[in-house]
Amino acid sequence: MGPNGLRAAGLAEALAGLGHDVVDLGDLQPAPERAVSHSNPSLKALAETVSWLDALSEKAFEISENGIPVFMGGDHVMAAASVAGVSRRAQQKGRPLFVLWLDAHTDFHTLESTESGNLHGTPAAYFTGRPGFEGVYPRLDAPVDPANVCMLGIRSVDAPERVAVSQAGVTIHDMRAIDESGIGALLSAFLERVAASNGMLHVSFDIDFLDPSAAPGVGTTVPGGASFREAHLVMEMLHDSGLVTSLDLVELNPFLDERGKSAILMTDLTASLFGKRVMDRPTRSFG
Ligand code: 6HN
Ligand code: MN
Ligand code: MN
Ligand code: MN
Repeated sequence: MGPNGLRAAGLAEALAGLGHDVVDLGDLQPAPERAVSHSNPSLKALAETVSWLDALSEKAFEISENGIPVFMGGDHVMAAASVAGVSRRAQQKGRPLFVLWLDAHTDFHTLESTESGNLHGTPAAYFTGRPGFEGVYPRLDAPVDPANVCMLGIRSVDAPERVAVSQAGVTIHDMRAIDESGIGALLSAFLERVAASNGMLHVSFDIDFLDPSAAPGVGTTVPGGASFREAHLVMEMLHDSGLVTSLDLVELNPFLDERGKSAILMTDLTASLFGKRVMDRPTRSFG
């Protein structure tokens, strides 16, 4: 329902209105199910999820050859495959892939460490090459260097994730850091690094990055999130940077939304990332 919520909110029309050529490739179909199993009995819908990851990992590589793919979810486990695919593309181009992770959560569990068994808690651990996914999730051809991952908006981290994500060397800007330094300064520093390495930049936007008062349409709300204005600033700066090469829009659940508010905001934020602005202004360059 998430992608259809975004379609109904007019995402394609909004981007086309900004002068982009938009192609809706429709809904993906899962690959045939493989016989996968794991010793952790709490994992939910493992085989079904893996069949989607198998299909999307290939598709993401394929469609990242041209243009800026926008992956609409769906559950954030989707990012395991979208990032694996675009990372393979970056490797082929000989460019480093950077990931900006906009989320309340780090999603840094392994299949062992997850307590809920919800696989949306695992994608960032997988695509940075943490062990334990082999033979279950799709083969990872090009793990992302954890030093190239920046997480913004973090405010709910489980104990095993806290240790692993710090040890891996991921940059974490939690809500306190945002309050203290301002979201613009934190994002600028990361964009400078991406530009300086001629990197490709994947943005993974989990709608629970936003405060629940702005975006209630998600199953995993956590109070104290990014404001309407902070999120717009992030998207406007991402547009100005010209660095974004792919995007995930995930975790929107229209059943939980209030009169389409979250779907409309997610659409409007995406339009900002693709160039919607109030006034023309000099372009800011990074690097
Ligand atoms: N998300 N850490 C919790 C868990 O169940 O593993 C929450 C994960 C939320 C997932 O942000 O997509
Ligand atoms: Mn989910
Ligand atoms: Mn997430
Ligand atoms: Mn989340």
